[in-house]
Amino acid sequence: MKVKRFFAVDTRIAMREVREAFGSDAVILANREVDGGVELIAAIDYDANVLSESVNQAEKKAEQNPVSSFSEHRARKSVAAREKAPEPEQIQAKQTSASIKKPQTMSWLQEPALERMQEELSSLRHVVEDQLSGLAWGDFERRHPQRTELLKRLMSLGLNASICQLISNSVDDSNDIEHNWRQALAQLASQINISGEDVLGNGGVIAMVGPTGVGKTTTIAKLAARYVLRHGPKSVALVTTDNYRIGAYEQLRIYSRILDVPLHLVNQGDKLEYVLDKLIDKKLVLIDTAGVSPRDVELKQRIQPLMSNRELFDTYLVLSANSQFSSMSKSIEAFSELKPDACVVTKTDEAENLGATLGSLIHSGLPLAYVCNGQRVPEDLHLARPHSLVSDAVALTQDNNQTFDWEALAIVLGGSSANAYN
Ligand SMILES: Nc1nc2c(ncn2[C@@H]2O[C@H](COP(=O)(O)OP(=O)(O)O)[C@@H](O)[C@H]2O)c(=O)[nH]1
Ligand SMILES: [Mg+2]
Repeated sequence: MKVKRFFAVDTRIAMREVREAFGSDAVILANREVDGGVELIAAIDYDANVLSESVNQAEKKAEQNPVSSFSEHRARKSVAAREKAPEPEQIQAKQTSASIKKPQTMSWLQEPALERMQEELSSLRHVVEDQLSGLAWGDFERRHPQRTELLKRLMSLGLNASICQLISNSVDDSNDIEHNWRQALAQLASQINISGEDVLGNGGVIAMVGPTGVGKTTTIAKLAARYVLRHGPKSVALVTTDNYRIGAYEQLRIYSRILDVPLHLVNQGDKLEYVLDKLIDKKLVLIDTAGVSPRDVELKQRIQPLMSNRELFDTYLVLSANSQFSSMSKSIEAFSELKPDACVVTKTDEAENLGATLGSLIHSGLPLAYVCNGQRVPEDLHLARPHSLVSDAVALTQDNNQTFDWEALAIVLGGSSANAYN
């Protein structure tokens, strides 16, 4: 049997240290708050007969090397406070007329003994909670080592816990972890919808929408340039409804000049349908729009001109891969009014991981049309391929040596362990 003392700023961190040092079979023999944190005495491979002896020894050691306990510290503090405290007469003399009018009564909750008890109880609750989640985790890990390894690998992609659980439940729990991993990645790729439209081959009328700075204008330039390279400039036109930002028109104007394709500005009051009507002979019309924040209270009003001509074009929502899962979800939710036909994911080159992107695509079911992985026009634009996106996600994990969230994994395992016994 091994017994060791652990010290950390709080119980959660101390429990984690215990788990790291002794694994999930560790037993917490004692727990107390000390100056600056908590102290745990933990054991591994313990024998009930020698348990009490070891605890005594560990506690004797603690006395020889005293770290004053929380309650001792409080007691000392309250003695010091009492010594420092002025005499009752002095207090009375200092009382203001207001406080005399309304005498303060001490709530029973302020009673020092009760307060102490409350603190002890709450620290005990944390220990029990941590031990329970540790038990669930340890038990699951022991029963399903391959499933646990698979969950760890999925979590390291930056995916949220519910998707990890979904994928791992759909994969065999065989002894060959590499086989399970390949299956899981294939499952992950199969959950991503792909847009069947081939804009670069067949053309179309497409409006790029999304928040500011996600790469709408750059994606339009990339698509237009690719199309011009394949089919020449005659059948391409650019349209912009972005008259909010100074420079937005200029940015697209530069690309239109380089590519030798016309650019039409739709001013407020102009009708988008009239402009599109004039471009009926073009095979590819790309419409750039002003960025709108998903939090913009006027979002509906800002996208109204697009809404009222919605049947005249396809809408692609542009999402930046370096955003958090929550902000991607907000964008998808905010622009759902426009019923986007597909999405474009940009800035995969800037993302720390692709977990939020994969999660958002899977949760929303929004078909992916293109992926952009850099600023270069037109090189950094790629037709969406789920397997490539998943292998990019794996490569990023290896590059960044990602660590996964143990707490989130423990939560997943709470649910998984229940399923695992069925
Ligand atoms: N690293 C990287 N930068 C990009 C990508 N796409 C666009 N950008 C850059 O993001 C910035 C904003 O792009 P822009 O097209 O103006 O965004 P918009 O406001 O949505 O039109 C510019 O500096 C672009 O060069 C991409 O895939 N990767
Ligand atoms: Mg723009």
